[in-house]
Amino acid sequence: MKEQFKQFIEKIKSAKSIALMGHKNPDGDSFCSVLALAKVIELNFGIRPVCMYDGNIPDFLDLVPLRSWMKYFERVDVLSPYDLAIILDYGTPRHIGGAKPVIDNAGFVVEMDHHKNDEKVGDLCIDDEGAAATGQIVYDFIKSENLKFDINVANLLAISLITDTGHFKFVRDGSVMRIMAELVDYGVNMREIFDLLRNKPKKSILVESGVVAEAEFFYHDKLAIATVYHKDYKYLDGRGDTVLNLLGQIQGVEYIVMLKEQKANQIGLSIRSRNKPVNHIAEALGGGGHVCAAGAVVADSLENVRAKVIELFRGE
Ligand SMILES: [Mn+2]
Repeated sequence: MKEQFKQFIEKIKSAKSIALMGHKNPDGDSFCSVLALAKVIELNFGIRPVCMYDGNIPDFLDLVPLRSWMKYFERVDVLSPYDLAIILDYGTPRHIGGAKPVIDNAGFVVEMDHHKNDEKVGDLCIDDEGAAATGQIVYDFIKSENLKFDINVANLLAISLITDTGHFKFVRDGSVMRIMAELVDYGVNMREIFDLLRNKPKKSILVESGVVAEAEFFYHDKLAIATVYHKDYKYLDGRGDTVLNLLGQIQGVEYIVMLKEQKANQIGLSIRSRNKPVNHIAEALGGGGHVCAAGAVVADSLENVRAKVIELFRGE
């Protein structure tokens, strides 16, 4: 990794224009690791990268530091040839979105990611599947190369780590906690961070609580199915984590499926479990994902998809 970090710095130093982006429909890690790295580059190398995104930004990210640096890709000249394009946390090439021409036209591309991915887009790949968040790799970069950072960077990295670990639920070792401890000693205020993330429009909360109230239960309450109809879909913030989180707290509920009517005959599914595998269920529906958190998009009616899901969970 040290060797890649050194090469990365050489590329930054020789670049006169830099573009920075994460994946489409940014989550906390994608969004905040981009802004944190942008600030680190400005502080240490005197050049401010152009930060861009595609899709929708969840409301809970509206108040993060340096939010104004992030531009919708249509407001940026994506055909301009940047000396250096950096893509963070993108997962696979199909998640890149509308800023893809920036990658295609750049003089050099660096990727920094913690997802498993066999289709790399970087000329230089700074990938670490062991990192809990891309923000953790940005932190390692800062520490390894003794780079300057500030309180905005510290807060942004804290948000990356908090959100991508599901508020620390999914940490696999102590490294995230050790980094958090350093960030808190540096000045990150945990109460302020969690307060900043609680920022949703009233309508979202009312819709989400309605979806929870109307959830159906099957197989002695082991399976909960929540349905978001098309009229409510636009009010769902991010991936509907509030719905999944509330249903997941019910005693005896092992599996949660959220059916999202994105449009007529296009149903998005989020599938979660406490600890049993659900990725095979997502795969049976043409999707995929992690062991306990998976998803799919199915071209069929809501009724048919609902019936398929109930059938797939028979015997689980
Ligand atoms: Mn991530």
